[in-house]
Amino acid sequence: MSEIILHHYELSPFAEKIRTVFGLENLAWRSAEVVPFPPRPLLAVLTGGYRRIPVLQIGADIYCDTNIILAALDRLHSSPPLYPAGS
Ligand SMILES: N[C@@H](CCC(=O)N[C@@H](CS)C(=O)NCC(=O)O)C(=O)O
Repeated sequence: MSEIILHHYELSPFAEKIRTVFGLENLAWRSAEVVPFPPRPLLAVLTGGYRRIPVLQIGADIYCDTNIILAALDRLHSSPPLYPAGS
C-alpha cells in the first residue's frame, strides 16, 4: 500500500475536512504543504492544472476535490464507511 500524501495548507477549510477524517479514521499520512495561492508549479504537474486545494496523492494516483478524496479514502480504508451504503 502506497503512503497517503495530502497536498494542502494549514488555513484551508477544505483541507481541514480531510485532515479531520485522517484523525477520525486513525490514518497515517504525509503532509506536502503548498502556498495558499497559485502558482504551484510542482503540484500543477501532478494535477494537470487543477488549482484548488486539497489534493490527495496515493502512489501515482491523484485525487482532486474533497468529495472525490473522501470516496477514495472510504474505498481504501474506512470501516465503518464514511458514507452510508447506497448514498
Ligand atoms: N470543491 C473543492 C473546493 C476546494 C477549494 O475551493 N479550495 C480552496 C482553498 S480552501 C481553493 O483552492 N481556492 C482557490 C481557488 O478556488 O482557486 C473541494 O471540495 O475540494
